[in-house]
Amino acid sequence: MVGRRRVIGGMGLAALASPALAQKLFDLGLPGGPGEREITTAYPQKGAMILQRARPPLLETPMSVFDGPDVFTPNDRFFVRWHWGDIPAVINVDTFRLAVRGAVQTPLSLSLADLLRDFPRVELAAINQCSGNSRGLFVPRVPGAQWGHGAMGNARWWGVRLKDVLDRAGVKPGALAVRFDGLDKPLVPKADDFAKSLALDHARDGEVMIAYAQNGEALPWLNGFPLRLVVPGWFSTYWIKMLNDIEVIDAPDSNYWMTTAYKIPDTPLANVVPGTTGFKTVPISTMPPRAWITNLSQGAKVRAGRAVVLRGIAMGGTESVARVEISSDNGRTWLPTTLGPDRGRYGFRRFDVSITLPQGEVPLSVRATNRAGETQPMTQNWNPGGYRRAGVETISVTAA
Ligand SMILES: Nc1nc2c(c(=O)[nH]1)N[C@H]1C(S)=C(S)[C@@H](COP(=O)(O)O)O[C@H]1N2
Ligand SMILES: [Mo]
Repeated sequence: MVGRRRVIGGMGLAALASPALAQKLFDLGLPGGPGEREITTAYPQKGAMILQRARPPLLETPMSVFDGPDVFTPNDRFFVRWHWGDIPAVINVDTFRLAVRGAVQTPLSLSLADLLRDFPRVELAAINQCSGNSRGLFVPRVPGAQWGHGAMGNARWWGVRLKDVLDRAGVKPGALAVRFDGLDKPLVPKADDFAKSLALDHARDGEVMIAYAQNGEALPWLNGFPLRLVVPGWFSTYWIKMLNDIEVIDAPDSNYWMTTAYKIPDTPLANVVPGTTGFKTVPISTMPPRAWITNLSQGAKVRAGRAVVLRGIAMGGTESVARVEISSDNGRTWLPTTLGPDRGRYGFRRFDVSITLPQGEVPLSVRATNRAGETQPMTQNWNPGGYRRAGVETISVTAA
């Protein structure tokens, strides 16, 4: 699965994003005007992606990709997000080591071969979704990457249990948390290196995984080759890419990315009234249920008075999707949909339904509910970070 020596990306990232390579513009449909972005095919191992930023790269998956028959997002269309620009373009798989250190009995320095040979391989389907997915749709608008809905993807991950690796090192009594760091670095020395932590019990839950493969192939370079953390049900800020350092810590993690960034209001749905200040915040964690229609987009034209098929994808967050419903009257009445096969509780589930629409402009809303009964509100939640959008998504179509 991992070749003897793998050299990725010969050119610098700046060269990759030259405007001359832009093919066309894509309108993300963000509120308040055109949200036009270039479509780029200039990044290694990536097909056509929406270019949010060239360096460090932010590449968004076009919604049409999620309309495919499969629930898994192809690696070459899987979104990309990095905080800092110093991303190694060459990784030697012979000399690469994953360190496990800190409050452990035996510090480890694991080669890729060690991981493949010495630990049981596990497989899990899970959605990797940026905390700020759909941020561009927040009203009022908030600063940060102006994502549409495509800062997410679902994959089958292969790897080893983080628990097995921690057990091999032997966590010392009194340890509190585990911090994860990757090979990428800030370009300026004073900036805070990107690192995230999980509570020890969470890290040892047997599901959190150190993944070396995505949809049956080595991880794409921009998605974290050769190793990344997979934290099922949690937002991807914790899914550290190019993971090379695991530190067991015995005091709370005081790093910037845990204490200042990625904090959300400690309120139901992380919701506050715009303009509110002084609210208590907590680190972002689990994902809520969400759903999208994928075969029609905002402004689509459909036939009135006869059956129209609607289909799309839904996610349950921490539990399986239990049902997906459609409304064409702003949430007054809901129509059940048929769910596709369940390919894993942390992954996407397809749905479809046939609906007959009256003539005119029709709002089409889609609502997911998970097995725990958690569902989507009609009104969107809002917070100044543009995090954890959870409400029902509505598109308006014209039936004639
Ligand atoms: N090493 C490293 N890992 C990282 C990040 C990063 O900047 N560096 N960003 C995180 C965030 S915020 C997101 S949204 C996901 C994006 O994962 P992807 O690029 O594979 O889609 O990576 C996470 N892991
Ligand atoms: Mo993110």
